[in-house]
Amino acid sequence: MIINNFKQTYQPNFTANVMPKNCAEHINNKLKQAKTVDIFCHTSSDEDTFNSAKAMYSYLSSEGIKPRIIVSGGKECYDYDTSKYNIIQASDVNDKTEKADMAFCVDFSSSTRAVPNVLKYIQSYGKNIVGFDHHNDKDVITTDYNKITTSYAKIQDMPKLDEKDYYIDSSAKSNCAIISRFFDAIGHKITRNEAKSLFAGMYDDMSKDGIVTHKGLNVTVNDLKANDNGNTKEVMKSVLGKLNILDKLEIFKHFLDKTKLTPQEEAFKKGLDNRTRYTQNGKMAYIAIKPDDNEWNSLGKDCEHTKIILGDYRKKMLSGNKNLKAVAVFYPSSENNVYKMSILTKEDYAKQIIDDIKKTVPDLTAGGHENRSGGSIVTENTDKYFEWVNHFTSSAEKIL
Ligand SMILES: [Mn+2]
Repeated sequence: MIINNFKQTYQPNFTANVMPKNCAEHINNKLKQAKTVDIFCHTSSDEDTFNSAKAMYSYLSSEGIKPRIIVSGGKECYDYDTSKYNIIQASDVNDKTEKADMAFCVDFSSSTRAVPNVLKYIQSYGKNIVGFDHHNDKDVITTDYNKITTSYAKIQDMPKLDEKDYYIDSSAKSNCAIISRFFDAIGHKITRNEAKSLFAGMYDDMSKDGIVTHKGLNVTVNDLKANDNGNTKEVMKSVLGKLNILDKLEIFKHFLDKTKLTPQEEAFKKGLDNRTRYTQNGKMAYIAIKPDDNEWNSLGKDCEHTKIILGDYRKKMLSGNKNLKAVAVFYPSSENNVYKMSILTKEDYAKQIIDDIKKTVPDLTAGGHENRSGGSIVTENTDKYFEWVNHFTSSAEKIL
């Protein structure tokens, strides 16, 4: 069931709607019928997906269920926790991996966000797949899902939804916020540790769009940017209320440690201006890193730090230039023959550009949010990579 799937022409909404009780209870009951649950994180596991998994891990354990987390890439987000949880790597999953009673996907619903061996494994769970997500991707791992694309005012009742195995609220700005709403709906009182996980996931996803910032330990939610009837603030407040100063310090220290740059990385960051090119209409700035780029290769290609640098670059460029409507970066990934793209735009141009390219390149793998998307191609042919870049620049010429 898709509700109010209208085209967003202004700022996208960033809400986690109150979760209808019947929907939450349906998923909760399915989980509680299981003795073991596999919790799947998306590829390049980030703070939101991993912390969603951690909060659910804690909750399921408290219900006497044995969870296991399947992570993929993005080691800096979870490595410090690998001894505390039962975690396996996506690359270790194969046909012989023992299955749990239930598969539970967090922070993704599209099959493109699981590596092929993991996707095959998830699909082998058949009807025993449940999940939460806040991405508005077209393909969904199961056919049994609710999708809400609009934020609702607090006083306004949610429309009545049928009970479905997968719950997607694409107006939510983080999956952790959806889990917070899930806990509210089933009446689970979150523990401090669960609150820590939920806050870390929410903060990380929302800070990417500047909806939330922190000065020291003071966390501010920008209502205008959130544009969601105050729901973001409400969810944030209820989670933050559980944390003490030390909890917050620990979370921000973890974020800080992750982002400290080496001198070589600083030099790369400084050089980005020189690498910048513009479409003829001047509306999109972009960088296309070549496969034989020594600096990129010696930095470890798309590792956590270079991803942060490129993310900051996109944000800084877009907010600092009135004429710019889009900023994109293209780069060879550390996975063999994989090239990646990240685009940040004003309004919903990211979605428009990708939809436009899909008309001529139907198998384009790209998706995400209306204003912020990622994609990849797999090819042994370098020329194909540059052709791919050209598709983006010519679509940007047309649409922006
Ligand atoms: Mn997320």
